[in-house]
This record gives sequence, structure tokens and C-alpha cells, in this order.
Amino acid sequence: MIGLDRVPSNRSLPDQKAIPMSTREVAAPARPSRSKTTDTAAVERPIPSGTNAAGFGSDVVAEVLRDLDIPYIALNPGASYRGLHDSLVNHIGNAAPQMLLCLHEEAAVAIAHGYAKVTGKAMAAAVHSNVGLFHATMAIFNAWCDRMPVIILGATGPVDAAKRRPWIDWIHTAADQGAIIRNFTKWDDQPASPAAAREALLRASWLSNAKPQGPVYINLDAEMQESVLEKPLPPCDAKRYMPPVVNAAPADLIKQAAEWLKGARHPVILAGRVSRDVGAWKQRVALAEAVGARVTTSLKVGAAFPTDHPLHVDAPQNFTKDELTPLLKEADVILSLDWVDLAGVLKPLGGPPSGKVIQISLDQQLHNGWSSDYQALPPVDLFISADPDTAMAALLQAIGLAPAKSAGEPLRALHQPKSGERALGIEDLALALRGAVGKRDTTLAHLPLSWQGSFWHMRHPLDFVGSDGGGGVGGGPGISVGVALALKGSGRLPIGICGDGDFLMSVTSLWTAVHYRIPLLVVVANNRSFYNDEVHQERMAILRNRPVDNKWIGQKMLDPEIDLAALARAQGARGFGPISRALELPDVFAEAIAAVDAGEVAVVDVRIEPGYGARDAGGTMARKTG
Ligand SMILES: Cc1ncc(C[n+]2csc(CCOP(=O)(O)OP(=O)(O)O)c2C)c(N)n1
Ligand SMILES: [Mg+2]
Repeated sequence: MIGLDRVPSNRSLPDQKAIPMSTREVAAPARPSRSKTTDTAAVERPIPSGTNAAGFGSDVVAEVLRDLDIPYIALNPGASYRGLHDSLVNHIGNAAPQMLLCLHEEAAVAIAHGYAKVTGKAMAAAVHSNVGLFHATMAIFNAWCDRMPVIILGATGPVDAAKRRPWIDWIHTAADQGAIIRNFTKWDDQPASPAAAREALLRASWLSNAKPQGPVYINLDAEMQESVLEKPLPPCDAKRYMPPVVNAAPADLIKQAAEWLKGARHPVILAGRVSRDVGAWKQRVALAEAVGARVTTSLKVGAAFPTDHPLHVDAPQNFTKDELTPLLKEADVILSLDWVDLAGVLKPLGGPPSGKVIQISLDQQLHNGWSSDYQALPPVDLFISADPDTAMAALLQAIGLAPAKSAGEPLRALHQPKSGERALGIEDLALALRGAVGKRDTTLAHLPLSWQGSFWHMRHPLDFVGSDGGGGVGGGPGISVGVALALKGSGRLPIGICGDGDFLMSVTSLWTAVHYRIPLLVVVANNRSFYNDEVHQERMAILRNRPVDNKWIGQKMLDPEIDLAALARAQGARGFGPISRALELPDVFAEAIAAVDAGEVAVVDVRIEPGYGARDAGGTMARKTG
């Protein structure tokens, strides 16, 4: 029955019956397993298909994607969009957008998510009718919570039931497919004609990229895709449908915020969800220095402030840090730049802060009744509904470039683990990686739960691009590939550090990077466990006075241990490890980085002892969980 998906349709296409079955079934000519090219575009170049005016509905869709300058479309194929697939290859020549074949739909969307984290722009992902969309949902939710733009194309139908093939077209047609993901996308549509599809694509791109950003979904009726265009559509200049959406702050609110900040004796800035723009980064630093504000940043989102700046409070945080609470208590003004969980960071105060709270955010535009990812409601004395970067420029202007009010504390030193032979911890992994990377430009594309902000400095907006957004384990490898795709040729070294659970859930994302020559280093913080949940079981056992020693059951990936380096090698990547001794790490990392510099994908399996956080003086680990 499975093969039914490949049975040609009885939909009446002009040339359908002319293609003999034997042509369809002929195996592709044998190709050398791997060409020497390092050029992503050269990996899958179609033979030219001659002059080629748009003749089908899906040709129109492909043309709009091209006119929108969308560089890539990550996909896993399916008969529901075979019309579009053909148009992408044979009508626009598999260029702009170029297809990136993925082995799972979750990877396709995660790659687009990672790409957006670096560029701030949506690329496309295509998924088969409802079943492909089902696979993609986790990654769509991650992108949604991370407020990242992705244009997702799906398919259904034929919506006209009379045109459906038996069985397969029926199970893969749903009355309202968009309902699957409507609660965690900005917008969705199911256009009924090529003209409507063109408009839907333009709207999708505009909405997805407008702040606050988010994923959008267009469901393309198979019949619409395969329909013959009766006459060409009138020309359309895509750029005229992309008016920039200005999210500037009202001048009176900026004036008020500037006055509060100028008069503040102990201001604190919570630098949250901001862009990767270097100019905006510098403005944040200038503002903090002008008003003498202490600044904190979060590992949930991309780097927002130099972590080795004297005004940066301790290290960037993953979970609320104890060090911050006294500062927030003392603060007379707290400025949140779209901090992801403002109420959460204030919660340890035990009540509303005594200082004034200014929130700059557009996030309220996305809040809906289905997902509580809007977090608890914070007390706010001045709400500025604006893009934090835009508001920052205005705020800085209103304050004026005053001489620095405070030099802050002395520079924070990075965590240095104690030397000597002992079982590896995450901090040893970080130290050796830091040494191997040296001073070169590096982007941390993903970090594991066990990571601590004190392991690594962020000195540029691209030094770290933030977490998966939605806490969906399995996002790490795909997001890292997308980040590496966006950084290819930039000179930056992309490093995705993943937990072993995260890595294993979407390890096949790596094949796409290998296949399309996207250099990437993946380091697996391999504790052979879904360890986060061991900590939860420990907590339950203690609370219920039951044996803590049982916490590993249903959590540890032992017997057999999984050979992660072999999983990498099986996909054409370089696999290193398992490494269990700190002394071996520098050489292995150096070799892996050399492989990445030579254009390869390298995976290093580092066997770390379970534990969250750096070892304290007594050798025990901090216990904070997600
Ligand atoms: C899709 C999904 N499934 C399950 C969870 C629950 N969960 C949170 S962290 C975690 C463990 C992740 O394991 P790993 O990546 O190895 O990190 P570790 O906790 O071992 O450091 C799990 C299962 C989740 N957040 N997302
Ligand atoms: Mg683990």
C-alpha cells in the first residue's frame, strides 16, 4: 500500500498519459558517490529544460519565491507538491530558491529557523501534505517561540474530491490543514488559484519578516499546482508588496523613559530579544555606559551585550540567577528590551519591584489564547510598543551621549575548571574548545542545557544566536545546520554544541550539511542520558522519600551505548570520539576544526559526566533544570 503514494495521478494533465511507466521507473544513472565541489549550488544542478514560460499554477508559485529572493527551500518531498517540486527544478532551474533535501521535515524547518537566526530573514521550507506537516510541528513551535521568520509551504488535495486518487489523496487531504499549526504561526492560507497563491506568498513573506517575526504557512492545493495556466498572470513587482513595517516608539514615551533613566541611580537593563545588528549592539553599550546601568543577558536568545563588559552582571543566564535578584531589588529603573520572561526574572523578588519598570516589546501582538508562551504578566510602569532596536536609537538620542556614569565592576573571568585527571565535565569541554578556537570569530549555533554562561564570552551579536526557543529537544542539529548555511563563506566558525538526547533526535539533519557542503562543527556533550529528567526524578524521589538511586531508569541511553561518531561517519561527516579524557580534547578539537576549515562537517563525541553547571569548590554541580 505504501507504494500507492508513487502511483501516477489520474488527474487530467495534458502530458501525463504520454509518459510511459518505464521512463518513470528507470533508475537514475550511476553517479560517483561524492563530487569534489565545495559549492552548495553545484551539488544538484538540473539539466536545462529549455525556454520555459510559466505554464502551470506551481510555476507561478516558484516564480514568486524567486522574485522574493528566497535563496533556499529546505524540504522533504511528497506527491502533494510534486507540481511545485517540478516547477522549482524545471521551471526556475533549482536556483533562488535552491532545494535543500532534508531527511525529516523537522530538520527542514529547523534549518530555516537557524538560517533566520543569523540573517533575520525567512527562507522557505516545504513539507508534504498533513503527514509532513505533522513531522514539522515541533520545529515550527520552536521557531514560533523564538519569534523567527520561516515561510512554510505545504500541500493538500486535490481539494476537489472528484479529482482525488483512491485512498492516498483522501487520507492526505484535510478540511482545514492550517488548523494543525494555526496556534503557533503568524498566518496561514490555502489559496484557490495561481493568482491567489501569488498574493498569498507575497503576504506570507511580508508578514513573516515584519516584526514581531514568526513562521507562516501556505497550503497549496495539488490541483491548483498542477492546473494549466489559461493565460499568463499580469506582471507583478514583488518588492512593492513588501512595505517596511516601522515599529517606532512614540516620542513622548521615549522622553519619559529617557528622563527616568537619566535620573536613575541604580538602573538595570535586561537585554533580551534583539537583532544581530552590530550598530544596535553598539547603541546598547552606549546607552548602558551613558546611564551607568548594569546589564544582564540570557542564553535563551542571541547575544545582546558584551559579556566581558564591566557593566555586564556576572554571566549570561539560562535560568534566573541569584546574583541578579539583589540588583533588581535595588534598581530604581529596570529597562527590559523584550526580555523573554520579564515576570519570571522579577519573581524571586517576592513582589513587584520598588523601581520603575519600562518594557520595550512588540511581543503582545503575537499572544493568543492557545499557547502560554507569552509568560506571566509583568508589572510595567511604562510600556513602549516598539522594536527594541529602533527604540534604543531614539532613547540614546533623547539621553544624549553623556560621559560614562559608571565604569562598573572589574572584568569577569571565565570559568576555569580545576586541572588534573578526573572524569570529564561540561566545563572541561568548554575550556578545551575555547583553547582550540583561540581568537577566531566563532558562532555558537546551539548550546546544551548543561552549559553555563561563564564558559564563553560573547563580544559580537553573532557570537551566539540563542536557543531553540520552544524547549523542544531535537532542535539543536537542524538549527546548527541552518546557522552554518547562513554563515558559509563568512569566515566565522559555526559550532553547535548539543546534548546527546538533542543530537540523537535529529542526527540526520547533518546529512543535509554534508550533502550541500555546509561546513559545521558539532560537539556532543554526551552524558548518555536524558539527564535533565534524571534531575527531576531525583527531586521527586527526595520529595516523596523514595530511592534517589532509581532516577536513571527510563533516562539513560546505555546497554548499548550509542556510537555517535559512527552516526556522523555514516552520513559522510567526520566523526571523532568518544573522548573521555580532558588531555585528548585539544588535539581532537584542533583536528575537527581543521576538517571544518577544509569544508567538512565534523562531530566530536565528548563523554561528559552528568551534571548541570560548573563544579563548585566542593566538586558538586549546580542543580537547575529546564
Ligand atoms: C521534544 C521534547 N521531548 C522531551 C522533552 C523533555 N526534556 C527536556 S530536557 C530533556 C533531556 C535532553 O537530553 P540531552 O539533550 O541529552 O541533555 P541533558 O539533559 O542530558 O544535558 C528532555 C527529554 C523536551 N523538552 N522536548
Ligand atoms: Mg544527555
